[in-house]
Amino acid sequence: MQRITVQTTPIEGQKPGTSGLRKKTHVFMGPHYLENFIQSIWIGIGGVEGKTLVLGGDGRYFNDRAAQVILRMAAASGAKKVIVGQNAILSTPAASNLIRINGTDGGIIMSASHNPGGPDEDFGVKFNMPNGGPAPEEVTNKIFEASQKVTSYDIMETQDVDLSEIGETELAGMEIQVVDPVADYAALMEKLFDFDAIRLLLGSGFRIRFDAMHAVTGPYAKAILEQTLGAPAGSVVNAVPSPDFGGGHPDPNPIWAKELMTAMFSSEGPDFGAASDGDGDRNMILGRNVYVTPSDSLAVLAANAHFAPGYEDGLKGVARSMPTSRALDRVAAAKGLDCYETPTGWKFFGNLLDAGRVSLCGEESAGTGSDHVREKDGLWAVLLWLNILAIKQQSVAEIMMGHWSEFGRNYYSRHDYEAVETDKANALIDELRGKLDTLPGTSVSGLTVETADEFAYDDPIDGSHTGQQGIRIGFEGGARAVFRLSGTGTVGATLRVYLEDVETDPMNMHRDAQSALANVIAAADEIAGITRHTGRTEPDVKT
Ligand code: VG1
Ligand code: CO
Repeated sequence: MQRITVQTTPIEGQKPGTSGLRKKTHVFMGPHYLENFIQSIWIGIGGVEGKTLVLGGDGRYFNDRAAQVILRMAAASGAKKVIVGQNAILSTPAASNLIRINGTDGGIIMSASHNPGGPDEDFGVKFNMPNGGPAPEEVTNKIFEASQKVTSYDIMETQDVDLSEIGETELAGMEIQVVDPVADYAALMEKLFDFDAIRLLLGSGFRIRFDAMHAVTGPYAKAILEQTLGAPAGSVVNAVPSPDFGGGHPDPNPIWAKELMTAMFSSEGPDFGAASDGDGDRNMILGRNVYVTPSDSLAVLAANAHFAPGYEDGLKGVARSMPTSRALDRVAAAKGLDCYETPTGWKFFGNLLDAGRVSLCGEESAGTGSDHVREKDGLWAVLLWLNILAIKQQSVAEIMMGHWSEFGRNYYSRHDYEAVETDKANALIDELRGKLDTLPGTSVSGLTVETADEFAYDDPIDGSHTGQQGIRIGFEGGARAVFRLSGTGTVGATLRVYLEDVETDPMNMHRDAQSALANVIAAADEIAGITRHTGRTEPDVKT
């Protein structure tokens, strides 16, 4: 076994986005690509010598080989120890938990999350901090800077480490601990939730369907929902993780989780349905004939979290990403809780969670989580829902109806225009930015613009400033349209248009969201000139 230093040159475009660096898998597999980025992480975090890290990924194509490269590089650079999920598998929330309970110096998660996997699809790598959360911009900027200067990396020349057996091994003096990916995470869930109540519910004929979408949550959901909580075998479907997610798109929304939607929207459908994404941090919640929007789910969880033992003393405060609907704000106002608005991406919640300002947070993109880890957590949200259903003894539909009549309903939809040419998408945003001052007071599609600005965030804990986080247009009466470009895509630009309107009249709370939002949709198109800029007349995905 030999330690070698490989000469390299900087590779363009290794700038982490909303959640780590995501590229086409073949790009990551190209000469020095992964190695340069890992070396840049070592530099960005001030070196890896003597440090302990967690390592795991969502099992997508190249996960296993990337793990071996990372281990060889960690050993060559003098890392003390790496805690690895068996077969290099860890869900994102489980990795966050392992970092926290072992007090490590951080961790590397190999995932492109909800993006499809396979040789022609996407791969990704991100670094999480000692608090278990995604690296903040200060650190990702350092990693990016390092990637623009890197000239060499160290790596051990050796055979693969066997990661299939749980236990201790070593590589060139670096300890490697292979752990069961599920056990510690399952123990944490058992501490937070009333497992007895959920077990009774699942034993009473209440039927659930959890769709793991051929991704990483399969083994977690099987162990917790079926083996521990007694859901009948087969309640967890598509439970075997596959490197290309069964050829699907592991994004839990009504479009990509169509099979689950069909099962839930049938008269014989289960009482509760849920799905999770590639790396297990997102969730979709359904009842029979009801789809709960992620923004509504966040608000319902905030209103009812105290039914779960882990949150019985109430919440410290709540937070949502800016484009997420303001349903959460209505609950916070009613309960007297502080409610923070942050930029898109989980890294912006970390400081608020660490400082004890908030204990629950979420995003419109199907991410919800709490201070139990520093990532969003799909299965956690499912268990919190089940805990609430078990205590309240109501159906999902009844819970939604009760929630809307108590707090009002925020109709919500996100329209995505995918793979738009980058310069056209930038032109659209630049044009919007240029006319923000002139918009207030104008009327568009029957709505009057009240406010128009570009969201920027000043972190109340560390004082950091993050600009250009989305264009917000507020209309008289409470409707809102938000425009931003995705930071997780790998082809061209994805324009996201977030649409929202609030309804407090109980007679109007049961409309289809697209028709309830028709005027906001028309106004958004008119203000931004979506068709004029992109040539598109319809979004690719509406969630
Ligand atoms: C998207 C979502 C964002 C989420 C991010 C990572 O980012 O909008 O809310 O935090 O994905 O989720 P963007 O920049 O494409 O809009 V995951 O589950 O893909 O790590
Ligand atoms: Co994810």
